[in-house]
Amino acid sequence: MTALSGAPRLSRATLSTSRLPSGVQAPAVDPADVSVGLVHLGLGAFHRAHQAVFTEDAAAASGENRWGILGVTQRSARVVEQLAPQDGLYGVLTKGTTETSLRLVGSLRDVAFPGVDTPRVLTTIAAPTTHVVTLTVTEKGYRRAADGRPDLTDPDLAADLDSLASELRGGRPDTPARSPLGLLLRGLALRARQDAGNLTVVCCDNLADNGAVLAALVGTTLDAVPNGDRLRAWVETSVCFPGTMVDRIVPATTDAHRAEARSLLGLSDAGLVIGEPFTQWVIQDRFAGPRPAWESVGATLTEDVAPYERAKLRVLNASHSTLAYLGALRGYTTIAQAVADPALEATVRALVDDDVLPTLVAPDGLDLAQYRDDVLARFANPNTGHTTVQVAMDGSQKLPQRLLGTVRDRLDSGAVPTAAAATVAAWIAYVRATSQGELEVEGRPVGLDDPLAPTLAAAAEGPLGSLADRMLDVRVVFGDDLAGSDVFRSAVRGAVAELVGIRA
Ligand code: CS2
Repeated sequence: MTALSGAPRLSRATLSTSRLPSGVQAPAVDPADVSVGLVHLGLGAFHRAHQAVFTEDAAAASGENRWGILGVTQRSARVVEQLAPQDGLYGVLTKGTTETSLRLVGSLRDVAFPGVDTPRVLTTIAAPTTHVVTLTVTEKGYRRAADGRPDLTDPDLAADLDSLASELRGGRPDTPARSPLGLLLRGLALRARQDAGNLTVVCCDNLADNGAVLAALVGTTLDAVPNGDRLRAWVETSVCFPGTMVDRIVPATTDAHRAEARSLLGLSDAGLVIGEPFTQWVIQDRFAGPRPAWESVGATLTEDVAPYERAKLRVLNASHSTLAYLGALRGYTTIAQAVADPALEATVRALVDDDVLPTLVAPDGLDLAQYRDDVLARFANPNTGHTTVQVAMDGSQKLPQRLLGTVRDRLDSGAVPTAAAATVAAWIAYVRATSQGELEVEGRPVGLDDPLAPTLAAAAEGPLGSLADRMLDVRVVFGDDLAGSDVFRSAVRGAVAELVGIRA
């Protein structure tokens, strides 16, 4: 029996809010009464457990029914198959250290897969009733080259830019979009063409300075498109790109979670997501038009999001990666197991205390040492089941955002970033072990899951004595500056030697 069999599927027809089992929270909005005002690109678990919940609660708090979401999947139609038969309804199973709760979300009003639905997505981005586009497409979704500019050699982005060029000449916007950035640009082009008014685009990915990064990516990509200059000028006057810090630990949903939710709800839910109780959203208050009243339900709207974003990336995400690599190398399945190992906890504390905190300015009212402790307590929650291997994926995309800024700041201030180098070494050892088929976690082989896997595997192969040097020469990750820093190189060499048991 699978987790979905044996109970009717969640949908508007099967959901009778009057007879919901006690303890299950009904959608805060009536899905029948909500129209789409927001498009989300990257309809993964994170969006469903985070922005969609804030948006639903904000709409309910203000009594507005114009903030339904069109959720756009990125890579496959699978999420559409999960959610469309459920009329977009799904549950969020919140797993605390002692309590579990289930709430249903009704703000997702439509789902689309660009492979078949591109015209509908573009038309919705261009609708005058749409005011906000949000994105969670992960670090690798932006197709940025090593220097942060768009990777115009990426075949998906290149195909989208061809479609965009044709649309700017008046062509029909009906070719399937293949990249998130391409989809966004083509939606902006249609909106400009139809003179549908201002728009705010909110990047919710874990990129340092995410708003500014996306704005620059949009601008420089348009520079590479024939006749892109008029659209670029329109974007500059009509579109805002606020920065944000998003935070909630949202592990992958398992069959066991689906079975648990089914027993609480009495209906099966293929769109279920799970998360920890903690949730936070800090948003730069820079909108080009209307937005949900997110601040009324706990989001922080602020002029300066950078201190929050930097603290979160450098403390939480960098610690997470450290525990993921070292934990997996020690055979731990979950982050909770890894942080319960005193040696690993001490390593993470050293990273934060020695190298990260000296680079941070505390956001208003935040005690950074307390923040570090709170983050470690969240990691220790044994019930989320967040795996080391999930956090370990895509290291080549994640480390530059969450760790290498710390390294650069420490080097600039004349310090030797020994603890941060130890995290880099942990990643290197993980890349080596996974690419050589040498890592097993609970008896299961773990491979290298990273868009740069072939390059990394080639660099990891060879004598251990020069492993650190070969990996540091992967300049798309480290940049010319870090690859060329003798101080950093020697710190990483030492840390790798210690980890893999050779003499530096
Ligand atoms: C994690 C993040 O998978 C990862 O890389 O570090 O997804 C983390 O759980 C979130 O950023 C928490 O807000």
